[in-house]
Order: sequence, then structure tokens, then C-alpha cells
Amino acid sequence: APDRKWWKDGVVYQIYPASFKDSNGDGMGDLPGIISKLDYIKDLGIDTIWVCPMYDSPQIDMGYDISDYENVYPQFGTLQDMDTLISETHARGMRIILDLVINHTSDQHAWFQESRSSKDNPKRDWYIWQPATYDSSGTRQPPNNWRSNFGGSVWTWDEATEEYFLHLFTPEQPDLNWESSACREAIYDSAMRFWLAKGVDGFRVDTVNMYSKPDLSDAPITDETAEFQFAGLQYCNGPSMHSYLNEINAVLSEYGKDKMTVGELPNTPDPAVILSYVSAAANELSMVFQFDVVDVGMGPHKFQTEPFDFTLPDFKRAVRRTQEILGAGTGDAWTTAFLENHDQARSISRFASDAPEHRVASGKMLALMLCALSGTLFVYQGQEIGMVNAPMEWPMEEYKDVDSGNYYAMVDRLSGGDPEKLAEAKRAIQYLGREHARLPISWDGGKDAGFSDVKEGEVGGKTWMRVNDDYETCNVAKQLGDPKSVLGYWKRMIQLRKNFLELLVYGAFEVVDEADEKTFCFTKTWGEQKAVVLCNFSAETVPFKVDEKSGLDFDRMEWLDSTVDGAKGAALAPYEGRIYLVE
Ligand code: TEU
Repeated sequence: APDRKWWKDGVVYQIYPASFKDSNGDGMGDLPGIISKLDYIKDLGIDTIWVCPMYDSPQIDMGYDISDYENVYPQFGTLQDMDTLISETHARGMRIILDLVINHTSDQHAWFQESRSSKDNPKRDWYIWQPATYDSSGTRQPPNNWRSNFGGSVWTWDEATEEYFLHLFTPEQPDLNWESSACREAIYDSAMRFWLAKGVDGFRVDTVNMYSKPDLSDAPITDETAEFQFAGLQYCNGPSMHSYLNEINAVLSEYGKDKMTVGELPNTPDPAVILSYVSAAANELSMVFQFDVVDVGMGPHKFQTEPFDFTLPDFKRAVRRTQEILGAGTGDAWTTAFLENHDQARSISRFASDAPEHRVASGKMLALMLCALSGTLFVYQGQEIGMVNAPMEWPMEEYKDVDSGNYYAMVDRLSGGDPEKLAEAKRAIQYLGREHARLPISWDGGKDAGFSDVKEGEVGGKTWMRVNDDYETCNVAKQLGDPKSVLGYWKRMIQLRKNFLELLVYGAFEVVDEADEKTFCFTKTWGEQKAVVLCNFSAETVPFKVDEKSGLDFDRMEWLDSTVDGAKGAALAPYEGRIYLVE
């Protein structure tokens, strides 16, 4: 029998508060909005919700810049709303995890305000300060050549105290100095204990491998033409990470043995390093998000690449790498399965087809694939109804994220406004921008897509992000109660996953047709049980060849489900998915 845990068995639903449901007509989602949809989430078959940052914040990076861990962003609601959200979630038999963003704070956080106030402030060393260096011409230079995750240098000069501070993300997100034990204790109290005491069941831990970065020397030059260099291998997985995580676990264990953590693990391709966090022996994080699948085909900068510059075999290999964490090396680790989150374009647009005639089929096929993968399954809001990217025609003004904006501005500056280069940058953003996941949820075909009922005159009379153009055809109300819809299919597949829990959640994964450019066939095995999953990632009908490729015997396969009503024949329809049990 598998070593079952609630956080392994259960399906997690990720909520992005700004875009989920607006209850008060100010154009932005809020906590009462989330509470009003808990029954909907429960009905989908969800066990756990993950709520993205709802803390007080200037919203430079949409809440990942926290100015007060112990308060709620007023447009989202109040602390009392959080208490209600936690108790209402638990009342429905679900769990709730929050985002733990502790690599950095907002520059508006009281800690940073103190830290920057003078060089001898007791909190000076709660952030990472460095003196200037000067080049041969006497020009001031940042302490190293690192590139921020959102472009530009990771260093910003502070005029008042004449030193640079480090920020791996925007300048408004200064990095905390984890080497200070006083700083660490403050983080544990404010960001963790405060919420654990309120009963949250765990955390999604933002950029969990970036806290330890003692080596601030220059990164190797990997791009001769770039102003700053990729330094991810230097600031990720530093030497003190494991001792910090042991401290974090000690805090969690003050609140029982059952708390879960899922950490974001960027820039970590080496399975041995992944296992050093998630193997049962290490026991530092319950599981991690690895980015192999969502980064498939991306170049050194995610926007500097043809978005469809990957083949299906690349995608399959990436899925295999994340699935193999489960059994890699010791066989005692745990993994995650996901295709979307608030930092990604929509999966139908990226990995299948969002053409109107293929959207529904694609959404169901990806649902089937995901529900058959091992590890904890994460579904991102809107994925369950098959929401797709914003239309290509939308102008740049609709793109409001700092990641896209900075990239576009950089291309503009470096190319001297070259229209061809700008068009290329825009196209990349239209494929890969984080905004696509941040469009309001289309709840129905009415005003503001049922997401909001924006009051005239307020907030410009508009939702904070424009609703997707297709909200009249693709929305929750239309799909509720329709078993043929993407939503209906997700419900059925989540149920199937639960009915074959050991096989589908805990089973061993194997790719059958790695080289095939059109189909993705894989098997799942648990003891004597075996399932075969077939997905057609092409717009063509593909003959059903599972026998030849896998050595599996079609006559001994029991049909379980297809995304195409009752399809059992010898060919897969465009974007069809199918699952069989092998007897
Ligand atoms: O993202 C961490 C991260 O690695 C990002 O660089 C991510 O790869 C990028 O957004 C892709 O474009 C987390 C959060 O998920 C993200 O929303 C935050 O902006 C970031 O941390 C900073 O807190």
C-alpha cells in the first residue's frame, strides 16, 4: 500500500484573488468573492485550495511584494474575511494553503523602511546591502553582473545611505538577508505562525531555493550581448538552504504533524538536488514545483524564443522528468502534476490548440492527461472550463504585468524602437505573458462576464484586467450541469482519479511512444494494475497503434474513458484523449 497522505491524494485548486470573483463591484476580485464560490470548487471534486497572496501590498508584483504579512490588502477584504474563508473551507471538508513569500518583502514593508533608514539601524542587516564599486573611468558600478528575474540589474542604489540593495525581482522587492537569525525569527513569526495559528493547512512556498546566497561574485558570461547575466545557478540552492528548511519545518511542527509545503524550485534540473529537498529521507518539503514542463522550448529569456519551438517529444521528456522524481533514485519522493499557474500562459493555447473548433477537445484531452499523472494534481482557476489566452489582437495596453512590461521596454530601449523587434517582443508576450492566466474568470455570459458588476465611475468603470473576448461561449454557467463540457469532463476525470487512486496518483509512469510527434501514450502501473493513456496532440485523426508500440494487447484492454463521447474505435480523433485498463 502507498504511504498515503491528505496532500498526496487530494486535488489542489489555485485561486488568484484579483481575478477570481469580485463581490463589491470595484473591478477586482476579493475574499468574499472566493467564499461565495467554495461550493462550486467543492463540487468540482477539489480537496485543497491554494490562495495566492492576499496580504497587504502595493501590488507592484500583484501581491508578491508584501508590505505586511499580518494584514489583508484592503481591496481583497479584511482579516475577518480570512478567518471566514478558512472556517468555511474547513466546514466543507477542504483544506486551505497560503502563499509564503519570504525571499523578499515589499520596499514598503516596515522592516525595509527601517533597514534603509541608516547604516547603523538594527535592521540594516535584514536586507542585503553592498557598497559601490567604481570602474576605471570612475563610474559607479553595481556589485555584480547579475540579471534580475524581471530584467535589469539585481542591484538598486540607495541615495540616502549610499549603498546598493539586492533584489532578485523588481527593485520594489528587496531580498531579505536570511543570514540574520533575528530576521529569520521575524519571518517565522509574522509570515508563518500568524497564519498557522489561524488554522491554515500549509504553504505554497515562493522561490523556495533562493534564500541562501553567500556567493555574490559575478555570474559567468553566457550572453555576450546582454547587459546583465543569468545568475540563477548561483543564487538558487545555496549552502544554507537545508538548515533554513529544517527551521521552517520546526515551526510547522509546532502546529501538528500534518502541515504540507509545496516549494517552487526554479533553475534546478539535477534530480539529486531535487531529491535533497523532497525525498522522504530529506523530508524538507512535501513536494516541489519543477518547471521542466511549463518551460519547455524556452530560451535563456522566456520571451526570446519562438513559443512553439518545441516538439511533442520534448514535452513528453519534460513530463517524464517531473514524474520520475517520484521514483528517482530512492523511490521515496513525491512530485506534482500541473500545466498552469498564475505565471503561465493558458495550457490549451500553449500545448494543444485554442482554435475555436479544437478548444473544447484540447481542454478535455489535457484534463485526462493531467488526471492520470502521478503526484499531487494542481488545477489553476479557469483551467477547469478551458479558458484560453487573450486574443492576439489585443493591444499592448492590455498587458499590465511587470514581467511583460519590463521586457517590452528593454527591447524598445536596446533596439532604439525598432518596429520589427518590438513586433517580435509583442508576439512573444501574446503567447507567453503571465497576463493570460490573470484575466478574470468568465462566470457567465452577462455583464463583466459575471466576474464583477463594476460600478460606473469607479475604477474607470472597468475590471482590472479585461475579460476574455470569448466569455459568452466559454463560461462556468454554460458548462455547469453539461457533462459534455470541459468542466463536466474535469469533474468526471477527477472522480476517475479518485476511483483508481493508487494507480493514477501513486503509480509508476512510463512513456510508450517517446519519438512520436503527434501522440503521447503512457502507462501507469501499480502492482498488478496497469492503465494506458493515449493523447492525440494533433489536429489530425491518428490511427490507434498502441499494440505495436507498447506491446500491449488491444484485446486485453478495458476501455475506461474517452474525451470523445463513447469513442472506442481504432483511431484517435483530433485532440482526443483515451484511457484503458490493461487486464
Ligand atoms: O515566481 C518565481 C519565479 O521563478 C518567476 O521568475 C517565474 O519564473 C516568472 O514569473 C515566470 O515569468 C514567483 C511567483 O510565482 C511570481 O508570481 C512572482 O512574481 C515571483 O515569485 C516573485 O515573488
